[in-house]
Amino acid sequence: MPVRPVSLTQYLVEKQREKGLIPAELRMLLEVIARTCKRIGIAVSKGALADCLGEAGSSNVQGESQKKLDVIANEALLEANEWGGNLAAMASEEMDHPYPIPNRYPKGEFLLLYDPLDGSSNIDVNVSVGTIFSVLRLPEGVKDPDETHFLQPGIRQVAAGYAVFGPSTLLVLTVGDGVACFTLDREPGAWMLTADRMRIPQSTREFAINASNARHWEAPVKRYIDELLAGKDGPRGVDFNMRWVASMVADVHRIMTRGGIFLYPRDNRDPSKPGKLRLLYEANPMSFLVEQAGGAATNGLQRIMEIVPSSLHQRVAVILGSKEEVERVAGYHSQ
Ligand code: AHM
Ligand code: MG
Repeated sequence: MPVRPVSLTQYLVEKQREKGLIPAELRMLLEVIARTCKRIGIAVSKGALADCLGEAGSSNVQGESQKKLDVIANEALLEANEWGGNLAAMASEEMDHPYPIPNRYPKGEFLLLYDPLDGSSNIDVNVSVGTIFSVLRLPEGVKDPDETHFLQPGIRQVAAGYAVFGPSTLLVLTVGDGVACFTLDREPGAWMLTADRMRIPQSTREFAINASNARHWEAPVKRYIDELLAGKDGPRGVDFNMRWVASMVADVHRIMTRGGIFLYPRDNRDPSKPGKLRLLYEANPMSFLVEQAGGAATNGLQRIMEIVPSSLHQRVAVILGSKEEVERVAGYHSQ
């Protein structure tokens, strides 16, 4: 903890004073998101007591079955953000189409995209899950945003972050000037700054991948992982360790904290699905955070944040984390 405790509000106000990065509308938006993450965290921690576990009995646009908490978290973010006047529209991994701000409320200049509950396969087994979000600006002159206005490359994000509901509840945030981590102090219900200017070490001996897909991987990823698995006796000459939580928020948070490389590569099962993770709700916000912490993020062929999206729910291969390893994998792709 820093000597003088700093709350999320104070952090945002000071960032605006020092660098002019957080106008009042954006600050209010980020505070509403943070408040909603508290609410989602409470539902996650109540679990069975609040009837929050198990299937919702519905499926999302990508045909994945929704958990009760996917639906609860999605609704919580919609409800909290629709009336504040900061947003023009929202889009979520759990909704087929963007949600325009109802006409009875004033419209703002930002667009919010989110994965309301990432890692949902972990909900019922009491393993960390999270919420991921990304904020874009509504293109100038647009009054009634539609899907096309969300299709902006990640470099246009004005803010991004995630909450992790783990042993502690954390909020990790960037507004394009480094990455800060806030821990929820549960009794007063306050987000307190517990790590500023997070840095991902350039090199690492730790990797994260779902190895059960190995037989489907493309050659560059196969080569890279084979070399890591060969350890001391292989071309890398050192042993590597593997970790896979299957919650991107938790796997990325480990990397933000102590380095590592995370891969969810494209594979040769279904050419219409380049990877599992979604560009706009997962890959872009995480890439923004990782780059702001000194790491790198690529799909193997291109920097993720420079990809021009072609559809709202587009999937993408994701390779991110410690720079030296990410660059090595990108190098294997270009050979
Ligand atoms: P979700 O948003 O439906 O939870 O799916 C995304 C999750 C990521 O959090 C995680 O990295 C990945 O899916 C895990 O996939 P797998 O089940 O192949 O291990
Ligand atoms: Mg997800």
